[in-house]
Amino acid sequence: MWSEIIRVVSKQQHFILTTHANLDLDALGSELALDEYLRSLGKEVSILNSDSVPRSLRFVDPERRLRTFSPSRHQSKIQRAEVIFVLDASDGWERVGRIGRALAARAESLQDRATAICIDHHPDPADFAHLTVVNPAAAATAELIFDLITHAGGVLTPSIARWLYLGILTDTGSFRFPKTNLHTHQIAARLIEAGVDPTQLYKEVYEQHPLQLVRLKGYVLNSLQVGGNGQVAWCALDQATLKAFGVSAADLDGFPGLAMQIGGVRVSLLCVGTAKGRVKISLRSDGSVAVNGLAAQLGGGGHPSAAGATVEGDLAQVTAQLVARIEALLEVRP
Ligand SMILES: [Mn+2]
Repeated sequence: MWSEIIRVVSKQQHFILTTHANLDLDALGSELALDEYLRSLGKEVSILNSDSVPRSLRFVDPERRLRTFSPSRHQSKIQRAEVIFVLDASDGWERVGRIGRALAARAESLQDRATAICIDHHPDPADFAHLTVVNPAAAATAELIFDLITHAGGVLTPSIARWLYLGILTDTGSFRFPKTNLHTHQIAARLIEAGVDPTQLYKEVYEQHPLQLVRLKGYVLNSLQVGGNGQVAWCALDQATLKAFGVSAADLDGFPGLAMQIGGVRVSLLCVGTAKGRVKISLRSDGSVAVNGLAAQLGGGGHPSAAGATVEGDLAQVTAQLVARIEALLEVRP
């Protein structure tokens, strides 16, 4: 499956890398690792994302390779692109946000179109790219980028190893989510061989939070509600609370899973009111029930044990309705 992609890469010169909205470290680590590998081959590469990098993730990009898409500034770049890599997102051009339409036009243009290549580990990929490698068994897209680079005979530089490790570390919840397997640890071992310091990277991701974020975590833990015979836990966070703590909705990585610490909880739900008056829904499951179906019904998606969506509506109402739907999914009476 990699040979066709490697052939396309060898023939072309201009590359654009992109990923989904709501950036995370698997998305960014995969982009940055692939970017460095392609540039080591002498390619011209731009990473263009719809969203800007949240403050908590900026440490990942010291050379400022990540760019936020601007239609006026980047149109000519998109026009020049011969290959578009879509990483960690496989449910279509809409999933990559604002830039999706411009990239779709480039990939679907009748004359001299760019080749769209999708690499992802989310289940149920849409048929939108010319080449697709989707492996839902992979714990992170970074695992697949590792496979691509090593199949191509590329060198795992210390920075490539670091980016891939960050993607795997975070998408596996520090090597504990259900997709963590032998291959995940074998890759991690190769990345440590290539120079990764696991203690250092753990600190960079999990122990550099501002005080206010940790205090907000305390608030969320205090506000947790539990229902469905102890099998569902949830919390609704409104904009006013986020503002009071000085934390942005983009910096709540790890919060949706907080309630999974409680024994007996099978599904946890975090609903966050966004600045635009919408509700950002995050679902986590212990693996005994798939929550991505519910997220898909709401226009979102994800993995069986970690999924999400953003919907219109009132925060309290959306939360209450979702709790009822989760209880129905678990077949427990409230
Ligand atoms: Mn991922």
